[in-house]
Amino acid sequence: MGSLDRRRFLKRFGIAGALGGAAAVTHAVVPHTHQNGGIALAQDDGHDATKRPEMHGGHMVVGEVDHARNGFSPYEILTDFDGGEVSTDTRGRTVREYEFVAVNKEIEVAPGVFFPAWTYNGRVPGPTIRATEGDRIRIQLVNTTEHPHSIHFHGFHTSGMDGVPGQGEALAGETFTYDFIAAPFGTHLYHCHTLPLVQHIHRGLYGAFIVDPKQGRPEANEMVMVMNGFDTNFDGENEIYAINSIAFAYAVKPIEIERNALQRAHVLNITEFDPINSIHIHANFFDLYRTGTSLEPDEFTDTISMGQAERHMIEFTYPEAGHFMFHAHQTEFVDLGWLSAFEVK
Ligand SMILES: [Cu+2]
Repeated sequence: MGSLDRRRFLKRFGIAGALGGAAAVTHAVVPHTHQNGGIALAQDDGHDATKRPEMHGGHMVVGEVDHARNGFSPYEILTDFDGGEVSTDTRGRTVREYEFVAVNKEIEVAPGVFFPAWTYNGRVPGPTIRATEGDRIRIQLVNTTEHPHSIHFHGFHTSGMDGVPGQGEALAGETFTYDFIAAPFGTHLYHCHTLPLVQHIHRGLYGAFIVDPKQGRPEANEMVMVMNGFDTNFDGENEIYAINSIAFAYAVKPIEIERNALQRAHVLNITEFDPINSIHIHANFFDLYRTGTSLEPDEFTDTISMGQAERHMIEFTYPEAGHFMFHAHQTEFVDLGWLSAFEVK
């Protein structure tokens, strides 16, 4: 984490330079027609602009990510739980069917900063699969790319469905169908497990796999937050950090939630290159359900650190209206995009 080179890079250019520099290098690696929109944090008054976005007309960065061009929006990804195409098999079991198309796509992860992603269905993270424990899941992976890919699910399945080379992999131009029973209940993860793993994960082939307990959970406003990073200049370190891919998205436009309403967030860490990521919410504490596999909370805290593939369910309620930040508690990640906020109404 944080080689001398990157530290020098940050020190020399400051954050604006770091983001702009990353964009410039990305342009060199992946030539395209977009002009760098002149990314810069608003910090003209000498204050630390990264700490109070609302002081600067809501701008964390100059310019805006073109979500329409990306073909996905972080505001939609936050809540678009996908139950698949539902039917019932001869045993009376609920069957949820999905089609995942592996497709290469350049995505904009901060204004003017582009990344040559490998995606499931053109989005990063991929679709949030949602099922109830005991449902049968069938996912056809269609690989349109020149590399082999797979979907490796965290959860129970047979060895042939493991989604690793030789056991459930779709070679270039081929398809593979995963078929298994959703269990155990919890907040899980899926990702490509083709080698080299660092490339196949970091490029964007991952997503959330939520399995609800049969007895259900209390009514809540639910969200999915996939903590990720992007090495835009391919030097083995991330230039951009975010939840759900777009730097500062929920700081520029905070997540609106209701006062006194139970909030439930499924938080996953898939960040490559850095050994841990973390989430901290302001002016509040949350109930922590580790891996979401329990009906009772394991801990009551305001900060949790997570290694790659660790994921937890957190629940909290804001009793008063206001603007409340939440972010990684690695300050470097905050400065490079992993800064968000709730607007409690
Ligand atoms: Cu892959």
